[in-house]
Amino acid sequence: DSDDMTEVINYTKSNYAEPNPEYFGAAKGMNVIYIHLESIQDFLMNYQLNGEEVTPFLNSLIKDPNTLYFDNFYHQTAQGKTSDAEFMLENSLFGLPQGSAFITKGQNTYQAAPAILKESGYTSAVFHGNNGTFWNRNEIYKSFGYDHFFDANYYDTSSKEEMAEYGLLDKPFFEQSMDLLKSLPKPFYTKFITVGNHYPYKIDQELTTIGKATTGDPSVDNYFQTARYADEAIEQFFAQLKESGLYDNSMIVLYGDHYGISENHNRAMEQIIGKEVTPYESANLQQVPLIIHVPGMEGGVNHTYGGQMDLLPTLLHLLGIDSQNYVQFGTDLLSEEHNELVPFRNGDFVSPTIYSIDDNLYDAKTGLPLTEDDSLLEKANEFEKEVEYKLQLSDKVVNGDLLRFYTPIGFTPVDPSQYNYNKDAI
Ligand code: GP9
Ligand code: MN
Repeated sequence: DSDDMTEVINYTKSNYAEPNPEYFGAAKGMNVIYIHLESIQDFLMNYQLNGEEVTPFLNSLIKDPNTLYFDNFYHQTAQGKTSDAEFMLENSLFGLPQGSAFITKGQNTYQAAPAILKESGYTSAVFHGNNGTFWNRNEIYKSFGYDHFFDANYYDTSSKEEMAEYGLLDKPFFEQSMDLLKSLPKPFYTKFITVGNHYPYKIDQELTTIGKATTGDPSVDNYFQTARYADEAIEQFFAQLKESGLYDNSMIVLYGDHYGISENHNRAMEQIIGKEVTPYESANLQQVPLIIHVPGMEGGVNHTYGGQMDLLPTLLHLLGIDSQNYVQFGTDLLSEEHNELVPFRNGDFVSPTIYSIDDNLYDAKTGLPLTEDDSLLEKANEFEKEVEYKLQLSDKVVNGDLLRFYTPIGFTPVDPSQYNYNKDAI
């Protein structure tokens, strides 16, 4: 009820991290292009398989002078997988402990990125070559205030060899998206959801430009071929954005959505990373790339610890929009006050000092278990309580649909009934 909302507002206001003057508004007025990197894990960055770079384009992008690359960024998804990643980046609210909030909470009241940016004149659109009902997207996007959702109906999906299990393969997908993208009023806020690099990573060998790994575990061995394909598709997309002139006035944010190789494949992964996949190493394998390109912005590798919950406040501050009046559980990664404690949905967490995995504590630097007289133990207890409280409050908002009781200053509530994504509606 609304008393809970008071508690939530008090917490998120106390948790708010103010903008970093160096970056605040660095992308003001620019278009936003999110690229959802299906199942791309951070270990792939600069990784070589038999002496060959798996993702040469992303490797070059993270060295670009106007690109920030966060190399301690984590996915925070649970059973909702891709939809949990989307839910978090659009709202800075956690997904649910079980199931998918996209499916069970599609009709909640949200104050999501598309609706917030609408106040600043942004038109919003999602591009995804799969059936629009998958993950209940075509309903919840209306609650987020997305103006357009270009699902499979907007694409030519007639040639079998261009189709992956979850929709149009990435290269034809980006190719066919360009006209739709160019047709949008500016500034636009857009999200492109790829599917080429999806479990079990099967791909027509005609399309491959790198060999398989040789661990003997097929989904691990195939992974590098589909990751390379996805990398080439992104490279193609960047070239098309440059050709169209959109590149020069757009902030491009690339993020991994969740792990690609699950813990069931630890034995094979030991051959890939050259070390035992202990719980500590497994936590590190939950890192996904976060890459933010902004024309004219000072780039570099940023070691700040963060997660998908931090994307929305970070994005708003880069656009010069203050996030303090919104109910957001993450904080701006670039802020001096950013909270580097990264909660996972199951209560585990990582941070620059301590990892807590499966109720075991580890020194973040060495990976060694904390001893019972370790000076970090007290800090660990504080972190455990903070994580538990944050997850619990976020669940209260989502399960209680509490944003009905709070309208941020200057925010116009979304009316989902005014959106229609059908092709003939345009
Ligand atoms: C489905 C695609 C893959 O449309 O986004 O979803 P996932 O299986 O990764 O949750
Ligand atoms: Mn996914």
